[in-house]
Amino acid sequence: MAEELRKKTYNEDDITILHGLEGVQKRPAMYIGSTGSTGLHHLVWEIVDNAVDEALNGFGSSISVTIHKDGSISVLDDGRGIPTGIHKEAKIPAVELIFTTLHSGGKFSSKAYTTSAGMHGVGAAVTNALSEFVDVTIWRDGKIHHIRFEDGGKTVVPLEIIGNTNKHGTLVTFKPSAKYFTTSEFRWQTIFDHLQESAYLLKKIHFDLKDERTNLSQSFYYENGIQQFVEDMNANKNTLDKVLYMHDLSDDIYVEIAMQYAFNDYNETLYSYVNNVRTIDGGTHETGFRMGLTRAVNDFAEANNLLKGKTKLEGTDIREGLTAVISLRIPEAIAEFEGQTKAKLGTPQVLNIVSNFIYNKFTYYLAENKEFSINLIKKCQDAQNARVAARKAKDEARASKTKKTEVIISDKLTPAQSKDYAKNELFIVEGDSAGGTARNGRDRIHQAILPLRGKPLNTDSATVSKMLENKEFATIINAIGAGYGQAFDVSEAKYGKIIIMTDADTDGAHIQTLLLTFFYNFMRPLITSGHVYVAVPPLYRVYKETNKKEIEEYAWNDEDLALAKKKIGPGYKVSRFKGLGEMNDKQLKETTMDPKHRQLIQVNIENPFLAEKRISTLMGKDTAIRRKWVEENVDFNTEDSFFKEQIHGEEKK
Ligand code: 28G
Repeated sequence: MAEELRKKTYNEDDITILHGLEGVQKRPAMYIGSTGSTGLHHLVWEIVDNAVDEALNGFGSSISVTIHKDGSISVLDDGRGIPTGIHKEAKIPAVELIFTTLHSGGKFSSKAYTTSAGMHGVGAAVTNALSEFVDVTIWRDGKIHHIRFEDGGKTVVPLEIIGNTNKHGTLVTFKPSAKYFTTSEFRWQTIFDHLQESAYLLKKIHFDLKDERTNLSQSFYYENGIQQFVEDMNANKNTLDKVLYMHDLSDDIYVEIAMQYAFNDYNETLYSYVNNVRTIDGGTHETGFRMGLTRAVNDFAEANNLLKGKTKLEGTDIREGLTAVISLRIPEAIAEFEGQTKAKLGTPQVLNIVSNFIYNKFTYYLAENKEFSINLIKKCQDAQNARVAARKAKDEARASKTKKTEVIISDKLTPAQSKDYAKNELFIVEGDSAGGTARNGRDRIHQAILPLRGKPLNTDSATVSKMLENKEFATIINAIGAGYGQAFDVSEAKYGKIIIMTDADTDGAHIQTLLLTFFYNFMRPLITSGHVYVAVPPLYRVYKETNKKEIEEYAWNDEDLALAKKKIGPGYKVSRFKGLGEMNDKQLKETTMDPKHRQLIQVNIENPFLAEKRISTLMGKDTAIRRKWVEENVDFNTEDSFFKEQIHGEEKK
């Protein structure tokens, strides 16, 4: 066996093949983005996306993923099965070639559509290169075929036939090699999100996820694809009309758009995909969509005399409260991706195709649905009025900066002394008393304190004017100094960090939710650019008095607690902090405010469509749903909370 292997290694073809995989092993991050959790999951996407490709091309209708207890994972599809015949040039079975050479797909295929976009669509060989083993079973041509690779892509069991069958499909099981990754744990939620997203984009395909570690399982199947996607995102919103779904094929480019408007939503939520891969940085399809939509609405308003002498609507007026999903299928040959992360579509001709597509379809829809059109134009004009008013208020605030009467709302804000805004931190603190403690414990140079009395207003069901009348939010907007809504400009923010500091109880969690809802609705860039944090106060103080000197340690969880007890030694006492109010200024500073010791959670939106859905579930019109959800789910330290929280690298203890 070893003899055979060695011989194989030195055969000409194989040298180049092994060379390819060595490149991946030397610089894994270049191929999979990172060697952390994201990179680990990329190995899964490489395999899953091949199954998705097969379904996308019309073969197979069901894809299952199973996470095993031993750190391996399986993907099963019911497509044609990976070809097993000997490849003419390489003189090895096609399946072996696919798993042992980079970009082998491109070499011999002229597949119409492929999921591979950008740098991460690098193929199954990358997964093989970075795995302890890859085991492949193929049902095809009446036979069951099997091949196995180990130790970074070495063929240890050459392709063999192990039985007869009348089924077809492919099963790939692999285990990432611990050598290359800083983590080896597959995350249920991450794989859940990926499969759900694929299921929305690939209608009528069954996806199943099973986790043998926990016995959890989940199926995804969307008869109506992206139409259902938008429906689900907006499930708890007060919508203007049903979801509008349109699709068309033009010049080999298949365009699919689902969209819906909602009242009381001041954001545009646009998700775009090319060949099932999210284009988070947009590109020509998004630009075309925005251009065509703006033109359609303005032309309609003008033709029906609805502008009444007013200026044309701006794109942002037209997209307020809009949730849309754009999905394109583009032949691989003309799919161009730009930018550092290759997540922006560059294909020039797509701009006009999508622009004309949405212009024609939406113009027709507006003409056919007069009640909707009138409501929509009214809504757009409300947005226009609000935008003009906000701009005016901002200009006036700027002009009157020297006037003393300016600050009518900020009497509770204790400012920071420094004008180095990026280094300044605004603590929004639950309660006047904790606010007082924080004021005394703060770093005067860089930390500002804003205490909140009671619960902030729920901005998900409030109008803009209600929100502005609210003293707390008016103060926050004023303190941050960068406007709100469409006019919000994150580069003008007077704080590098906005830190929410509440008690670690249900009320505190609710206040966090209400504040995050406000930031999500009116200052979203503050969240997406990583400026919003939640402070984590410790749960315990472990202490002991020794010859008049007191020694103490703080603990955030049971693990910390055990360590602290050990450190303090025999005779320790433990006190449990129930709220911020139980700490004095020195303790609060040391544990929760001082950058050297504190723990902060950086708020970011991992899966925006879930955030959207959960925010509106949580904060929307239906109070019964909300109460139930809060009772069952509000725990800002679980993975399942709607804002994904990460302990910020620098701040991590
Ligand atoms: C279960 C985990 C991941 C796959 C297929 C099926 C074919 C294929 C895959 O072809 C390249 C290009 C055309 C021959 C294609 C089968 C054509 C005819 C396929 C998967 C080589 C690869 N019959 N199913 N690749 N072709 N499933 N699931 O990887 O010329 S990959």
